[in-house]
Amino acid sequence: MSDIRNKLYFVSDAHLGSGDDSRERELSLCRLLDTMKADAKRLVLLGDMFDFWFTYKHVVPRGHVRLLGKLAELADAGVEIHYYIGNHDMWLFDYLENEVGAVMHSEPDIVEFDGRRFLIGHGDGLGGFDPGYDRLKKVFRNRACQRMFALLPPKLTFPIAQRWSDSNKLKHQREGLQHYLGDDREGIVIYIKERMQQERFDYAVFGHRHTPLLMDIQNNPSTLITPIKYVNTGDWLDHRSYAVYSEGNLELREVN
Ligand SMILES: [Mn+2]
Repeated sequence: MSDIRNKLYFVSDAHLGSGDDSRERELSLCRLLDTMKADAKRLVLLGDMFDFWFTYKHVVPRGHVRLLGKLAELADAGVEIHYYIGNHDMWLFDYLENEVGAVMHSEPDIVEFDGRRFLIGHGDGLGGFDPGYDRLKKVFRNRACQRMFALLPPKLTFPIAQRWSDSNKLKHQREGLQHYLGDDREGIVIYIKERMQQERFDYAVFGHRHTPLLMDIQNNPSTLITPIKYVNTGDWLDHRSYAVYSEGNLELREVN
């Protein structure tokens, strides 16, 4: 068992708690995570695993116990867990850190694995397309606003949050964001190109788009810098897609 644990897995956007098939998605996700137990060195969750979450000081929101239990199982088996908070679960705070020792990330950052450098993030609000969203995010990430939310009864706040989350999804569908929009309209791609001018990295892995993508990115065709490989993990709603890296190979996979 010693040396086979060398893989790096990426999963995102399960949005557990939304839709009639949430339990079924959770079960199939747990089956996938189960297969990782033997060979995963690290599991990176790229955000929006939960459609809505709020970590209170003394109580835990209902649901998702299978996923939480599975993450605990992986952590106890020695798998490192990293979590990049998404726009739907940005209020996880220290819950997964305390329960499963997850390393929490709130912004895209570059991490090393197996001598390679990965730019990793959830992917919301990148590329400067949506100043309104940037303002909203500041409010949502404001400590005073969070403390206020924590004081209100969940019976009041959870239905509001759920409705807001549903309206986001409808917006997503209506705008036809399911497809690749083109290099100049993909916020994540624009962001990757910006980072490429400042730092060296080999791979970029994001979620949020709900569209599995695997492509080379060259920030400037005239330079000799080798292109980086960009993978978008897609989602665990319609695609059941995820990414895996081992020994110099980053792959996108889909579960049938
Ligand atoms: Mn998202």
